[in-house]
Amino acid sequence: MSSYTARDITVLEGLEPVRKRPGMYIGGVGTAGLHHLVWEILDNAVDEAMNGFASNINVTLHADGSSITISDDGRGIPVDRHPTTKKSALEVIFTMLHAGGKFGHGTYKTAGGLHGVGASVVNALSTELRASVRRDGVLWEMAFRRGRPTGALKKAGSARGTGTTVYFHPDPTIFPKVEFEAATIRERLEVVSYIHKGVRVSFENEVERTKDVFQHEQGLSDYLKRIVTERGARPAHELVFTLERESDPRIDLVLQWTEATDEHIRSYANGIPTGSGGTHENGLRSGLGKAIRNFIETHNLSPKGVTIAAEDIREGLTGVLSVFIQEPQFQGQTKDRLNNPELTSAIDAAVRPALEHWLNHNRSVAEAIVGRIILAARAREASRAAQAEVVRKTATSGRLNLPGKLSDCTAAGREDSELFVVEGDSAGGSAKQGRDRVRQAILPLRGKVMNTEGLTLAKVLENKELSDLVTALGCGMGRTFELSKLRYGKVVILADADSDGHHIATLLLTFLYRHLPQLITSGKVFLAQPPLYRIDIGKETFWALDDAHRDTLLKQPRNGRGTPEITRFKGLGEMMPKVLWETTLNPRTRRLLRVEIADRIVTDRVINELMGKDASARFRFIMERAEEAQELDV
Ligand code: 0R9
Repeated sequence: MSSYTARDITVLEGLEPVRKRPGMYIGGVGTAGLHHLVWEILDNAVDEAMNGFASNINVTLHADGSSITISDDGRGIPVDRHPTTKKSALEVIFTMLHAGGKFGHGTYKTAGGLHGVGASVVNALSTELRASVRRDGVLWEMAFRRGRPTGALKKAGSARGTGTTVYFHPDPTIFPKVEFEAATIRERLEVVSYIHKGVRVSFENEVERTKDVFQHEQGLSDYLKRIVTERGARPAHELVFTLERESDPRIDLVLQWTEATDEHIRSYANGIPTGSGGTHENGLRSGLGKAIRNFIETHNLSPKGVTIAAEDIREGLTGVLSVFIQEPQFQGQTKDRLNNPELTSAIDAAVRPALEHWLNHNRSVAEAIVGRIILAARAREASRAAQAEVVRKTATSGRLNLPGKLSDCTAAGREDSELFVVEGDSAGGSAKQGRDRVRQAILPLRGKVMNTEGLTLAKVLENKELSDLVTALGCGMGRTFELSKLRYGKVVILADADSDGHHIATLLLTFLYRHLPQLITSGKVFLAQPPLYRIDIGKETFWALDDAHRDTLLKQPRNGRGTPEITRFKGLGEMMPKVLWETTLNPRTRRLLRVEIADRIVTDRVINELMGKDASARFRFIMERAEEAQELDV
């Protein structure tokens, strides 16, 4: 019996491009791409809530860690047959590209994502997808495999209430690693509950057997409270500025100045995080700047002898901006920058009068804010001279005054050159002797690098080790940063394979993430993987990265080759230059780990908790994960 029907052909034709080029639809097949599948189905549930038909969304990460169920209590996807395709709406949205929002069920607000093609893209990239719908007292079910129906839409029983449930398991032949990150999903769900106030979002994690329920009646104001507390920033005033504009574009905004030294704005377009900002953030900054300047001028509050710069106005500013627009245009390598030009003036025009009105009606708050701004301007002018001096030394133009301890390579400036940042002089010595002098430069750092979390740029640059590193990189930092001036194609952190080494790598990554984030987001930063053990079995030598790797190697059959001899390296400095070359430096034999950021907000929080000043946050973080740390290397 042939199982190849006409229906299968159209389906195959419909979704084949997605399986051939998944990257075109979900950005890639790495961790971010995998999670994109969740966001697509989640968006459909959120759309139904946004349109006022659903109030509960439940997400379950199943015990296998690689499959997900999402459900909503909305109207249920329509199951009646579509007049032209003769298929149910449900089948159409799961099997055809460009179906969904344009399906003809009236005007339907979409939260974003792939304009209704999301369901079919997820289906195409899943080994199994099951959709069930509760509608008109009936439970309907339909199942698919790699985008193709495995049977017809059928009645599976009776049902109370209405809603849609989608279960899917991503295809391991498409995604090299099908393993969801609970923290990333959890964070996204909580953000959904802030952006869509009142919606109840639950997350059941069957891997760790935990359940969270998120519901925030105050929406973004609750979110802001959480951000300010988490960052350990003291508010400069109590009352929060809020703006809620219903009409197109829908704008939700909350702002509060704090005593922190940096600006922290989180922005979203149609519920999608825009970590790299864009036109909506530009509109906010310009409207905000004008409102504050106007208020200062109108009330004659200008300080004598200091000029207020835009950055002074925004120092310590913490806020969340969420916009909803018809056709969001996302830009950049990670598609996290919004590029709708019309938004800048629309947001500027909405923010400016609203903020000015608020300042005028809350005079004591306004004065606290202006006082904070004037203080920032004075502090900036006082430290400008000192900072200029350090920045000048880290010269970003002309002849570089390279640090004395840098052993540069002759190919510096070329894409195939590499800078190894090495812990300690002795390790630096081995690396210097073992390296490829043409393409590999070595910068040894003495002892522990300073913890830069929460420090200002000027403070960071006072540190010799870090300012040497910035000089060697050549790309400047802060406002003088220019990626095109980076002197190496790769920046590789080379630290011992033990806990001290991990600590140093963490400190360096904290510095890079906070002060040179573009190096990480452009994929230039790597971690070298030096071995911790050498295992000699007969005439053969093996290298093990850690204890687990050592045990795997020792379990292999020996075929009478004698007893293994195991050497544990005390540090890189102990390793012969030739061995270091063979195991860690030689591009043909080594393994480098590229440093990637799956979720900026989760990363931000983890760094803040682990590296920040608040010891109790660090304690909580460690205690919550105590079970994961089975063996401590002390
Ligand atoms: C668990 C994830 N939820 C969904 O995927 C989901 C899609 C969806 C939906 C509608 C209602 N709930 C949903 N949940 C819907 C219903 C109706 C009209 N438009 C949308 C209606 O009852 O008239 N749909 C999203 C797209 C489609 N339905 C459609 F194209 F099939 F109509």
